[in-house]
Parts: sequence; structure tokens; C-alpha cells
Amino acid sequence: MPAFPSPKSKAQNGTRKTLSAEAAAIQSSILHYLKYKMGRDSESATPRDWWIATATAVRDRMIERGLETYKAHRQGNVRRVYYLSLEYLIGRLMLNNVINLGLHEAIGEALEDVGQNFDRIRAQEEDMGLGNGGLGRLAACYLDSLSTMDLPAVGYGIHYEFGLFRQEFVNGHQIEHPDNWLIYGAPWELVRPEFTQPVRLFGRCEQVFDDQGNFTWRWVDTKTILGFPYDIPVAGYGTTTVNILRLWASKATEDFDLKVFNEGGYIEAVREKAYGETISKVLYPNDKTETGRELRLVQQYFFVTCSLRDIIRRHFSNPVNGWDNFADKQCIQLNDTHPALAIVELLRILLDEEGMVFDRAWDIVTHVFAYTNHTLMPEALEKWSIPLFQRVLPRHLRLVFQVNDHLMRLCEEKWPGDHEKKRVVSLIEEGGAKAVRMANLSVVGSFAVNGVAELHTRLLRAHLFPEFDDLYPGKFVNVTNGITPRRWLRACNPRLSALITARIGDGWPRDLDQLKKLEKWADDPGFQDEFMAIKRQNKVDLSAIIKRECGVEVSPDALFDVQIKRLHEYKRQHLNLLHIVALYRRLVQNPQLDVVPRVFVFAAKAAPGYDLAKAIIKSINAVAAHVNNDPRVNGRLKIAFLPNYRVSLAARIIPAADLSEQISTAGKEASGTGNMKLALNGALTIGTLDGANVEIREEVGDDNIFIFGQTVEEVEALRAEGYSPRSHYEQDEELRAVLDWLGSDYFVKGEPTNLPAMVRASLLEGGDPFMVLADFRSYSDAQLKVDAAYRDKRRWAKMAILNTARVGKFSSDRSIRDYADKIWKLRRVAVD
Ligand code: 26Q
Repeated sequence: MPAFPSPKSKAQNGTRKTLSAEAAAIQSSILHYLKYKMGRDSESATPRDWWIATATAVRDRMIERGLETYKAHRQGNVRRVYYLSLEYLIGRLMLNNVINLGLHEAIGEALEDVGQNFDRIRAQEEDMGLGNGGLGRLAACYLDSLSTMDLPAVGYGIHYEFGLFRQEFVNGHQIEHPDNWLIYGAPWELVRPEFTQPVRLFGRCEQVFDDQGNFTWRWVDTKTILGFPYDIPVAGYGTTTVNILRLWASKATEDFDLKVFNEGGYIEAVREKAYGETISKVLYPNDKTETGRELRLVQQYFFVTCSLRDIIRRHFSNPVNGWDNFADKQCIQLNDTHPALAIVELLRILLDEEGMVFDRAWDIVTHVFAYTNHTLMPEALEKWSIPLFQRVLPRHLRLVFQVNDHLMRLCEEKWPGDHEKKRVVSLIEEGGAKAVRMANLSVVGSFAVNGVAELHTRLLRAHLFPEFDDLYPGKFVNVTNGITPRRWLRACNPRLSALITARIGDGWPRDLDQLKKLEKWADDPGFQDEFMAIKRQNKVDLSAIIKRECGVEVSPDALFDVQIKRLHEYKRQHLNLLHIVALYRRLVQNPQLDVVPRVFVFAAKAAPGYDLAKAIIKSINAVAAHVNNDPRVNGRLKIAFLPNYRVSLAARIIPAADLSEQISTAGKEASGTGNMKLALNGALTIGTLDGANVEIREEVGDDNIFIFGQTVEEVEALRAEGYSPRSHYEQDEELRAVLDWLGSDYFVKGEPTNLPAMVRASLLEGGDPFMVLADFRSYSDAQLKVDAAYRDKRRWAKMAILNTARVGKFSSDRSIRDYADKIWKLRRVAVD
């Protein structure tokens, strides 16, 4: 640490202020990095220089705690959990890190003292967008909770060079751009070349005799690349624990195909070398057109083998450890099936490298892994075609068959002669193109399988995996998702956080059930006024963002109606759109109509190859452009589709929301987590009985939520009897008019393609697979109830307060406690 002569420098206004010791120390550290890392002094530094210097100074403090944490875990030879996820949707780290480290005030002081502003500096940070949506954000929330609860954990993932695409709208159409988040450097991460791992791919299998005279398999003629780790420290809130997130980047080996090179194939050798760097280049968007891509399989294997070897290395770095206690000390959580190859890879290592017999190896494997399922939709379950699997991982494919033989014997014992049972549980899909079923592999290879909400887990057991539930009693458990209150209240909503702390003290960020204490002021007009004044101020802030990003002027006194999530048919953004068009029509047909002024806020990315999702975006934008500028509407209806939805934008929208749209077809949304963030910030939910909405209703009470639409049972019954969207179209005059209006060229006059007509067609000729039309009237009626509630300011305030007060259950700390108790059997480890 350099000696800076005076930690007390002059603020720009010329006044001198005495800094706290902590502020002085961090200021000295920031100025050091500004000079020796960025090559700047405070005069010449740009905001970006300040941000990197500040982040580096903060990182130093995390490294110190990280070393202590690692020491405590190693010395205790403690049981650890490894969270394997292809996605981490982290967003920005600066504010959360300084809050978790307890440095928020000191940093603000230190920067102000040199004429800088912390909020302006932290705005320089690029979002780390290494995920698609809910699943990736869940992984990020869980890391925060694992550290906060002092649980020994390592997150593993891929160091994508490009995260999820950046979205822009051109004439209302989504345009994708690469997300070059690393371009100005990534100051949080630490490179760890000493833990580089080799990764073998392709090649073929051959049988040879080993030293014991056994005929065994060898995987030969493989190509080798390298996995290069980057560590991101993850600090807990108000505790010393700093766990790490280790992300693997691929590199070519130096001697990559020297043979080709020496034979004069220079260009070919360089091309092959480039392949090595391609593997971690880009995050795949969750896109049905992208299924079955070889590079995606290679990514999965790459990350899985690097992580497993790292886990094994760490286990054996303690001489008292061996394979006998591997499953006692190490537990691996699979975030969906994306890392499920780990099951086969560990089996391969035990059989081929450690020379174990199958039964012992399989026994170890099946005591290490646990699997989280995030979807019931059959088309979203991962499958890999056998020829592709064979080409990339020939040895692993044989092992899949071997495990399948084992499974078939188990089935024969349980259901003698029942071939249908065997067909459905098999790891291999037969008939047509053969494929490996990754979900089945995950269930068979894990000691626990969990769904992510009560309803989801019930359907998982009853509909998706009934045979497995029979075969493995007790394997299926529920862990309802959660969100970290540090990011999703404390950091993103400082005004509400301050109000809450003033009333109930500062214990709530680590014990969210304490919010219940707010209930006693739900009817108190003074508290209601303060609560709603904060909501209004947050809406003023969001209005400025809407003006800047969409060019739309909105009033903070309108009801802010928010739907923010990936664009997908099952999430039914088009149901929301149909209601907006219906409202617009009522207004223009009856100009005196007394409606509650509303701002409809959307934010969503569509997968690049998902044409209907893109058509829905275009349709919302087209209706927005029209409605926002219709003088007859007189500002009572505004629609803002904010581009480039991402974590840092969510953090601005959520505190300003009055109404949270959670309107998926019942049975389709596994959980949802945006619903929890919005309720926590005092938005009321309008929603179906789907995913975690069911549990949100249980917590907040029937009077404080707007439930509509068909239940799962009703959806199933309707499907069984034959659903006819036409009949709804014919019987509901308004719905018919809205669909026909949308399907005309009215909103897209003069444009070459009519995408709203495509949306209409999907709902009629397309059969309306997500039953939008069946739920339209019930949704529209529920929206009338929302209006009535909003008109009564006292009633609304009470409902909003009770939402905040009653959603403590959805803290990710509770989820992690559930995982630790029910699945991981993991204990807290105090770090000095
Ligand atoms: C698959 C194959 C190829 C490329 C990408 C993918 C892929 C990537 C991401 C498939 C799925 C995902 C993400 C799924 C996801 O986010 N699911 C959501 O998980 C949340 C956390 O549990 C739930 O709250 C949501 O209900 C669920 O939709």
C-alpha cells in the first residue's frame, strides 16, 4: 500500500472534512490504483478510471476476507456445496459489494472528499449479463445468500466473452448486438492460471487390456484444449465469509496440433487453435432454434470437466481425504440439466482413471449430485442426438448406455415385464431420432431432485416424473425459489429501505421475516403517506428513464403497471396487449370514460430465433407509438417498452411499480422470481394461480392480490375436452373487435410486414396454445378491480404495505436454508 501524504484532502468546494479512518484508508487505496493501475491523477482521471480504481480497492478488501474464509474451510475440512450453473446473471457488483462489506458510507465519504460522487462512478459499471433470465439470476441470488449465511460454497460457471445480447429497437423491431462486457476490463475478477485444467474432446473409444488383465475402455485420439479460471469474490452481508465464483475461459493449448503445423498445415493449425478460444465465446440465448448445437454441448462438457477436476483436486489436497469420504465432503448442485454431463464425467473418472468397479463408482456418483428442475414444458427438456453425442463424447455415450442398462434392471425388478414403464424412464429416447434425455439422466444420477415452487414440485411428481417418483420414494422435494433482499430491496430501493430501518431497525436484510413488524402500520395514515410518497419518488425517477429511453412523457401519478421478464408465449405479454387495446378502444369510443390513468411498462428480450416473440414486441411497440400520440387519450394511457432489459434496469423499474403482471398460463411458469421482487417493493400482483404466485397469495392474503384465470386443473380439463379459441372470439364482442383491430394494418400502416396480424393468427388459426383467449375476460375483469382499488388511496396503500410486510418467505436466505437442511446437509462455518 503506498503512502499518500494526507488522507485528508480538499473537497472541491474548498471545505475540509475529517474522514473516518476507514474512509481515509479506502481513499488512499483508490488513489493508489488511480495512479499505478490507471496511470492517472485526480485531475486527469475519467469516470471510468475512477470506477476501476474504486472497484479494485474494494476487491482488495474482499480478497483479505476470502483468504480467511478459505483457511477456515480448509482447516476444518468442512463439507462444501458446489453450485454448477451455465448461467450467472449478476448485473453490477459495486453497490452490492460495498453494502455487503459495510463500506457504503466510507466509500461515499472517501470519494466525496476528492470531489467525486459514488453513484456517478458506479454507473460506469457494465452489467455482467452471463445469463438469460430467471435461472441465471437465481444462481446469482443464491451465491449472495450462501456467503451471507456462512455456508462453504463455490459457484462454477463459464467466463463468456459475450453475455446475453444487447437489445435495441429500430422502428419497434428488436435488433440484437453483441454484449462486449469485458471491453474495459473486469476489475472484480482474479486470474488463476495455476488452476488451469486440460479438457479432452472428440476422438474415439477403444478396448484394451489394463495392467490387471481386465478388458477396459480407453478414450483416444482426442483433441485437447485448456480451461482457464477467473475468480469473482462473493461477499456475504454483514459477515466475514467471502466465497468465490469460479468461471472458466477456454484457451488453446500451446502445442495444439503441432503435427498438423509441422506438416505445413499452418492455416489449419491456427484454425484449430481458434476453436479452442471459441468455446467460451458466447452465451447461448434460450432459443428453440438453437437446440442441438454442437458448440453448446461442448460448452457444457468443457465447464463440467474443469469444475469436477477442480473439486477433486481440492478434495485430495487434504491428505486425510480419499474417495471413501468424497460424497461426505462434497456435494454438487446441478442448476437444471445444463451441467448434467457432470454425472457421466465423474463416473468416467472413477472407472477409467481411478480403476473402480461400476457399483462402487455409481454409488459415489449418486451420493454427490442433486438436481434442480426449472421447467415442466416437454419441449424445453434438453435432449442430445446420439450421433452428435457420439462425435463429441464417445466414451461418455457408452457410459450413458451402461447407466441405462443398470436402470433397466432396476425397472425390471420393480415392474417385471412392463415395457411401457421402461420406455418412459429410459435415458434414451427411441423411435425416430435417438437422443439422450438429460432430465432422466439427472434424476437417475442424483440423490435429490427439487422443483422450484410448491405447485411446480407437485406437477413435477405427478405429471413429468411419476414413474421416477415411484421408483425413488423421497427423492423429489420442493425448494421454493427466493431472491436476495440485499440487492432487491436494500440496494435498489434506498428510500424504502431507510423508512423500514427507521421503523423496525436494521435487522431485516438478514432476516426478512422481520418485515412482518410493518403490519402494525398498514392502517396508519402517516406511515401510508410516507410509504406512498417513496413510491411516487421512485416513479419520478423511472419517468425520467422512460423519457430518456422511449421518448415518452409519463405522469408519476398514474398507476405504473409493469410486466418485465423474458418474452415468451407462455408468459403472455400478448394477453396484456389485448387488454391495453381493449382499454384504448373503450376510451376512444367513450371519451368521457372514467379510467385510472395508467402507464404500462414492458421490458423483455426475445430469443433471436423466436419469430412470434419478436412479433409480440413489434406489436406492443406499434400500439404504443399509436396510443401514446393519440390526443383523444389525453395522456390517460401510456405504453413504454424499455429496451435492453437487464439486471441494472430491473433495479430501477421494480421500486417504481404499482402493479406486477404475473399472467402466465397456469402450470407453465415453474416459479417466477420477478413476482417476488415486485411484491417486496410494494407492488400488488395481478396474476394467475401459477408458480410461486400461489405461495405469494398464501402469504399476502386473498384481499391483497388480484387472482384471475383458469387453474391448472381447469386448463387440463379444457385441453382434454378440446379447446376452441374461436368460441371465445365469437362469444366476446370486445375480444373479437380487439383481435380484428390488431390484425388489421391499422397499427402498422404502410409497413412491409404485418406482425400484429401474425400474433392474431397464432391466437386463432394457430390454436392459441397458451389459452390467452380463454383467460381474456377474467383478466379484464380483474383489471377493473385493480382500478377500483387504486382509486381508494388508503386501501391501495394498505395493500401495498402488506405486500412488503408479508413476503419475507421469499428471501433467498430461506431458500438456501431449505437446500442446506433438506438436501445438502450443510452446516454454517464461522470465519474470523
Ligand atoms: C437450453 C438449450 C440451449 C440454449 C439455452 C438453453 C436454456 C437456457 C436458459 C434453457 C433454459 C434457460 C433458462 C430457464 C429459466 O430461466 N427458467 C426459469 O427459472 C426460474 C428460476 O427457477 C423460474 O422462476 C422460472 O419460472 C423459469 O422459467
